[in-house]
Amino acid sequence: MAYHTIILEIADSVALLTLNRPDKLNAVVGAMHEELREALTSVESEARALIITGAGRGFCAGQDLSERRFAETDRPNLGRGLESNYNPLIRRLRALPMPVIAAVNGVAAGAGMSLALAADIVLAARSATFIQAFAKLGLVPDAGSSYWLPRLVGPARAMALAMLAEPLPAEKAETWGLIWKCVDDDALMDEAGKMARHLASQSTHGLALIKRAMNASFDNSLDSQLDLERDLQRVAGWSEDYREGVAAFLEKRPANFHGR
Ligand code: LHQ
Repeated sequence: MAYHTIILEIADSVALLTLNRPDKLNAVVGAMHEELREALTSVESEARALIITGAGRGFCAGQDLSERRFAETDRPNLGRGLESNYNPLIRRLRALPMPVIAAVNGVAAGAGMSLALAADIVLAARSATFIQAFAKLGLVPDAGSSYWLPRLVGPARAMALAMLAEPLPAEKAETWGLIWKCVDDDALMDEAGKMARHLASQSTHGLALIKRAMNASFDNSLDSQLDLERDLQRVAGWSEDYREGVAAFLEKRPANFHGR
């Protein structure tokens, strides 16, 4: 498939997916969802780590609002777009059996902020901002934002971010624990690339299981989480990667993992 709204590059087991509508701050259109679905299928079969970033000065300005102009008598069903496009995308990223890094190069607004938060590790350029733009349109945080925000920054900050829709600078996002780290603008892609290459060389089989454990933890009791850890560890213990990790430790050499 030829891509028009994204760029997908895969090298050395690392996929770099760039949202590519820079004139519109990479706002999401229907075609982008289609292309993302196709791209993630290639990523799943060819890569062991994924970086998502944006072309130009923005990361992603959320839903392209020019696709949402309505006549006065229309009763648009926004739930449908979430059900068919955004929700499957967020679920797919969370379930992708490899680390997903968001390299937030500029503003991440609305569903663009949700997309960033769906990554496993969020790196941001120091100049980037995060905006819960939904309230400005009379909408509610979607694509996972109302799930992540209270869990990551606590209910007080989550509510104010959602209601005030003020830009949150990357440095504050880091201090609040919303993201992993902010870095100097010109270091962002180097850092993201270094991190992705490192992760892709690790036990990606084990990292995928870590994702499953962490994703389930918010909704589990301690008892259920202990049961899940037992089950996932059993699976981890059957992997080639585990055997290799132990052998490498005992032989005092670097491990050579294949993600199996
Ligand atoms: C845009 C957009 C945009 C189109 C910038 N659309 N063109 C909603 C509905 C349905 C179901 C699914 O869920 C959702 C979820 C959502 O995502 S709702 C939230 C949608 N996003 C927003 O409300 C953000 C709107 N954008 C902004 O507030 C500003 O553009 C921000 C604060 C992101 C950046 O401001 P500036 O740096 O001042 O840039 P700008 O406003 O000048 O934008 C540059 C261009 O990008 C401009 O186009 P133009 O042709 O005039 O140069 C904007 O119109 C365009 N653009 N966001 N979402």
